[in-house]
Amino acid sequence: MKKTKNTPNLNRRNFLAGTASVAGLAATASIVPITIANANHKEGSKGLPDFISWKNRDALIVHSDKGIETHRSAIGEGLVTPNANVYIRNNMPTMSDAQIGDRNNWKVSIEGVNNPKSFTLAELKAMGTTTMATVLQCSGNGRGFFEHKPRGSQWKTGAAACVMWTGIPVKTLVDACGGITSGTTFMTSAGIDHEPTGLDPMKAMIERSVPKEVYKDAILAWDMNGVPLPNSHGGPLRMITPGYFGINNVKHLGKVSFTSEESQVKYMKSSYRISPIGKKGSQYPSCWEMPVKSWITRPTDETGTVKAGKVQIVGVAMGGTRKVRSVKVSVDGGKSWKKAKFVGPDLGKFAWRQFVFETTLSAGTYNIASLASNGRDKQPELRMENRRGYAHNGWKDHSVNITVV
Ligand SMILES: Nc1nc2c(c(=O)[nH]1)N[C@H]1C(S)=C(S)[C@@H](COP(=O)(O)O)O[C@H]1N2
Ligand SMILES: [Mo]
Repeated sequence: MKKTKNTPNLNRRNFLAGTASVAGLAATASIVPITIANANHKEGSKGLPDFISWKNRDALIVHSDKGIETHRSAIGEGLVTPNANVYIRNNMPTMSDAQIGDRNNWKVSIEGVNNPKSFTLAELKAMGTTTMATVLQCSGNGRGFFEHKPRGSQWKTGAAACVMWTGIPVKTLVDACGGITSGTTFMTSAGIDHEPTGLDPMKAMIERSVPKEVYKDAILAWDMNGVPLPNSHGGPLRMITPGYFGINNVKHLGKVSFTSEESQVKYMKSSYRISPIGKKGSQYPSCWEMPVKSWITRPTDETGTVKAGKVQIVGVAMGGTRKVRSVKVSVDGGKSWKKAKFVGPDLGKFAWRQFVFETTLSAGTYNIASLASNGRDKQPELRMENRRGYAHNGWKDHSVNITVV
């Protein structure tokens, strides 16, 4: 059949993109229908919430107006994930232009330093600049593989992106404020996106504490892949905590403080705790450091027919807080493994690396898996069962089944 602009191409990807009726297909295609929970987030013409109508619909799976995932095959063949394809995870609604006001006048205060001070974005830009690549990944990425059906977006691989951030190193700011107050243990970052909601800050403020040492790597970013940080990604300013899960990368940043205690807000104290199924509480570890992880991006059941012969198995691998050292690939469901080759630029230990494994496959079905190591840890076979489905890096669930013809 000749493909024209108006002829729907019913491969799996367009199916999920839902050009006709997403809800109508939900029953057959196992997708969660779009729910628009917030009145400010009207569904736009493309089936994306209005506040991200500029994004690439075909690259995204809409779980809700607060959770939008990147297709496995759309995280970017070019190492860095294009902004239009980057996932969105909101606990609070994205702030609007009207709520943000003049971006250069956005203020952030620095506390728990010897000379506490408030800076405008314009002042920060005059004080220091650097660019770095990090993997931004939601703690719940991979939740969709858990069998006990944890509450929350059923992410598979796509609540993750590799992004180039430009901003000021936190260390530069700390030095300008006379150094960190002694006796502090945590770097605590607070967003102000709860303010327009009028909700109780203890319940709604995104305030996250991480070990103080993270400040040496952290930056306050105003630019994402070469453009001013979009509102939906926390514009005009967000915290970047390299190697740490998404939630610690606080958007719409209003305050950074060095503290002796962890924040007492709900999003620190009770949410994002990795607890056994059926248990919860602040005694369990917080979603902080990301573990080593990798997954295959092509071929997958989304990328179409695989022809017998030479095949390129392509994916991404991240080391967490350490540099990723090696990746192995299996085409027989983990019975045997062979070393894959890293390709493309190395953007530092907090970025991910692309890998390729070239092989020859004859007609048949295959389970393809990847297994990364950072020299200290390697991916386990199985997920670590936990109540909310956090921190999944097991290789088995992340494998793909393909048919070669
Ligand atoms: N202020 C604020 N920061 C936030 C959030 C939020 O809702 N508000 N969501 C967090 C979560 S859970 C994740 S995974 C990342 C998502 O970042 P992104 O939407 O830019 O992909 O931002 C984190 N920072
Ligand atoms: Mo997240």
